[in-house]
Amino acid sequence: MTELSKFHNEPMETASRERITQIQSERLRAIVGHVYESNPIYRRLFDEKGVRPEDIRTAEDVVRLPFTGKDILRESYPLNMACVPRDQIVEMHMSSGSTGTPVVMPYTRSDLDQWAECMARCYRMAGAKPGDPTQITPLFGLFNGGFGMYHGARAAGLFVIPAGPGNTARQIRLARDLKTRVFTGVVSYGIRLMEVLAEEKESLPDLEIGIFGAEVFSDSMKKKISSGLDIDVFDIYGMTESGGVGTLGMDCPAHDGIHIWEDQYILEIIDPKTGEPVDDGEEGELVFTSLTREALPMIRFRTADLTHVISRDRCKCGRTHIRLAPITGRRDDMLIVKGVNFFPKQIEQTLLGIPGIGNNYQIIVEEEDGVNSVRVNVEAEPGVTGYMVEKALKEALGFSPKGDVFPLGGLPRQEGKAKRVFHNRIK
Ligand code: DLL
Repeated sequence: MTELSKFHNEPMETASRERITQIQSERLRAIVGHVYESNPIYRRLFDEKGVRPEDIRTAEDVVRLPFTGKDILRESYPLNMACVPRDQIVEMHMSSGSTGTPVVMPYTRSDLDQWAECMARCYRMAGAKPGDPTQITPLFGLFNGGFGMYHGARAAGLFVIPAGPGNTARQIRLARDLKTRVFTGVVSYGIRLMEVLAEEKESLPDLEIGIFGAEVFSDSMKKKISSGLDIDVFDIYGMTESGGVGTLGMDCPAHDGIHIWEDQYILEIIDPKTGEPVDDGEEGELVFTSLTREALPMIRFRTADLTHVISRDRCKCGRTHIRLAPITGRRDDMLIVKGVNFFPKQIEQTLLGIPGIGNNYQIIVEEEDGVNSVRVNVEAEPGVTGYMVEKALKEALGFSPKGDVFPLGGLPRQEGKAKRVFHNRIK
């Protein structure tokens, strides 16, 4: 019997840097021509920047193109930025966002194949094999999570259990009865599964792989889920605008950064203030250009997600695609309290270092007369006091937020992505 490859698309996933650059250049030329010819909004953006498709010759020329962002997608709601005729659109997903008009992402048949290819690479990278029972728990609906994991699982030949979110008792029963080996979800659902199993003193012996994403995922939380469920945990990345979950990539079993599928996307990391590139290793905003999508390829899309380049060298797993640090948070998630800048992820990382602390927390930013103060509410086992929490945060972040300690399970839970940060304006 031949051994099953660890790759879904070995030639692409292990292509040399020169080959990747050559593919990117060819595809960039094609995609720039496509968006310019097919959509007046793109044409206007190019014209305003004084750039024409024929100016773009190599992947490096991407910097000559105009940036795009959520705003222009919202202004062109629902489909004014589409680059194909309506009758070629076969599916759509949408991100609601917290502010007003949603962003719609249309797909052609070939876009669905592209999504499935990227997601299938992620499943194989995690070690999923054809026929593996794969429980998909993100929502099947306008959110891209459920369908993306479904399209990819089909392409990877997995046994799909399309559970959708919620009803954790039923999820556990399904996983036990069907011998689920691969469990996928938003990060907070991985936490929920772990908590319910612990409460019921149960385990899922067949479960080996957890693929979680859509929310900031601290290293401490990854370790906790990995040891709590006794599985290998993967951090999967993607967004509505890139075409959904897994399109951008995931970390591999070496867990040394998120591999981004560079034959599909050109990446840049820029200084969010100046828009200029930052050096490898330096944190900045991730910008991507879709190279292979048809219905709505994004050109230099500013994601607002902050990260840095870990390496462009071949990884221990054999893949050559660039590796990025796990996402720190969104540009607009940075909190400034008493002159200290920090991200919710740092609070999570610190809290999880306190013995007896639970997995749920709330960060409440109170603004009074333009001055911010922050409260951190946590869940914890008996014995953990507010003073212990305050002291740990003071040592890690340099200021001491007040807050309350709730019993385990005492803070509200939401379905889907967890809301951790709340803003209260007092005056
Ligand atoms: O959250 C896609 C997804 C679904 C990824 C399921 C993983 C699992 P959106 O709703 O459009 O799409 O939200 C995209 O979520 O810009 C990041 O800010 C955040 N995000 C996504 N994955 C991660 C991750 C889906 N692995 C936005 N780590 C992105 C941190 C993530 N943040």
